[in-house]
Amino acid sequence: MTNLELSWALEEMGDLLEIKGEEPFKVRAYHRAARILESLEEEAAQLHARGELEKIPGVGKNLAKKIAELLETGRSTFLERLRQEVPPGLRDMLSIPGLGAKSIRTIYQHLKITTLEELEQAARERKIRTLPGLGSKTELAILRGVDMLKESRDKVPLGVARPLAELFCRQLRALPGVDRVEMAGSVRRGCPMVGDVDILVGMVSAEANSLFEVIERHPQVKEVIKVENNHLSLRTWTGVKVEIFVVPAEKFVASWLYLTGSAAHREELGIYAKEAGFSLEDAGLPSRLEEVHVFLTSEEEFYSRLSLPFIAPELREGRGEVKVAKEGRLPRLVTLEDIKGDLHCHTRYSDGLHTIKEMVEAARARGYRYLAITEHSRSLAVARGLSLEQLLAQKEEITRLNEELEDFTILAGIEVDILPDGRLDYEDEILAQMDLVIASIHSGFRQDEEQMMARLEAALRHPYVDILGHPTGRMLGRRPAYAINLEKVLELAAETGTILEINASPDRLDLDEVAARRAKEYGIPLAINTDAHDAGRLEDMEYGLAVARRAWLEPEDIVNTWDLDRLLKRLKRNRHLKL
Ligand code: DGT
Ligand code: CA
Ligand code: ZN
Repeated sequence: MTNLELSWALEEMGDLLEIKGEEPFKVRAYHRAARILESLEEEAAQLHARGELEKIPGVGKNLAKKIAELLETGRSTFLERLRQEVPPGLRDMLSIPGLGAKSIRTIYQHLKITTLEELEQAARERKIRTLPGLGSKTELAILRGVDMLKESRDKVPLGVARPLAELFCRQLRALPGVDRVEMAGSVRRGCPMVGDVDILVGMVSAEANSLFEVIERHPQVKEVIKVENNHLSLRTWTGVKVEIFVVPAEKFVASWLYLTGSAAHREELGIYAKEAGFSLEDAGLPSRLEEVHVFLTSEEEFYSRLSLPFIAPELREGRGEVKVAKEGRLPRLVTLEDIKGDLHCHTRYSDGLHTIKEMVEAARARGYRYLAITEHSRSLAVARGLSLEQLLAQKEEITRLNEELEDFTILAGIEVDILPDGRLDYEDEILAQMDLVIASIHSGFRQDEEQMMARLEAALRHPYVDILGHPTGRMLGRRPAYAINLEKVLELAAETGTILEINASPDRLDLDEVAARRAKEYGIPLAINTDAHDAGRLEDMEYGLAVARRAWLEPEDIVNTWDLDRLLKRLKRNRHLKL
């Protein structure tokens, strides 16, 4: 049994113990040992042969005994007993992304729920958000997760596929004989919805078979669809298809180029190569994965063989990128390093999980210089929208916190509802006092286009509306955009100087890449905002960046790459500063 498999077993023990209500320090010991085993240099089997299991950091007598049994028999009586003691429905819940053992314990304790059906019903009845430590985001994660477990759909959101791809990549890298592991296909290109997860493994030694045998036992794996030679195709419990391809290390780059695609990019390259008298195959891009004959050291090398600059994966969609590259006009795509702050997030004041301070700590840890706190407004009762008193109290707290902070600024913002009749949810005098106003639609989704556009126009023309939040209202795979005329929204944003949001929450990604690219043509500045409801979700910035990069956007196009001074001067409320 490999270290990786041992770590999965310990991880599961930790989760099951936590669900059973075991002491937190004991639970932590299992999780910690699992982490350590996953990246341990030496195989535990060898350590065991020398009687040195307890030399592994975090492994004491008790854990050593359990590991020894796993190594000797391939089984664990302890784990099997735990599996019998915890109702199977609770174990299934562990497969729901965003729902950990601790939350499952809380739900089980308070609501006595033991099946996925009961869990779904409780989430629909908004009972989850009333439990200690859980919020409306967990409720959403449950509704989404239960759906995923029920059906395996054609496409899954990048927000589900990428973390899964990262997990598999990290664990594959720890296996013996593995030289390099990278994701490829639509996940690498940052597509908002993907058909499957493609992972490429370069190996220096050993057979693909031994690697596949381990991965097939991964706890996330529900079924193996196909194994042949160097290709393993499987499906996870969350319904995601994963394709793992194994090649010799020296063929890695050419294979990676092939597997990243897209087919449309390849076609564009083919036309260009033909005109220039090159052959793609000779330059290093094979026509089939099995036909790699050119050994490349980097993708840059391939493009330079075609006399082209490097084309980033997000641009490889056959949207004219080859011609633009040839003319030397490729955009300098925005990156995470360019991002200086996040302009949309929630705290415990409304429906977020953390305090302002905790959100600020997380933003600083990411190297940001500013963070706007933008709670929901009073009409949005389901999301605990702020009363006037609460809003002003929060503003005071922010002023106080800012006095203590060096090199960082908290903006006192608001995500104000655009009411069904087009009015905003607070008076102008209040909005005028805020550092930043995002206006969003959260109700009356079914209005016809005429009503909806009147509503949006009123908001865009409002003197204090700086940013239009999640402009089309679409929820990926769940709800289409409101009935709007996007072109007209763009015209109005350009005319009124309103910033448009690229909402980075992976179930929104709104604006999408097509609209964002169009916005750039209009000269409309964009903000990539996570809309985080807890500190961890500030990480969703990467999904917003994928949209922006696929829209060919540069740092200049994104207001939250700007210095705070420049950003503030650009806001509507501060226009006079510029004059
Ligand atoms: P999807 O549908 O979201 O999984 O999209 P992709 O782009 O990941 O497509 P996939 O998974 O079918 O294949 C991964 C890459 O492998 C694809 O982007 C390009 C390459 N590829 C696969 N099949 C073919 C093919 O028949 N011809 C060519 N030229 N390339 C292919
Ligand atoms: Ca794919
Ligand atoms: Zn919102």
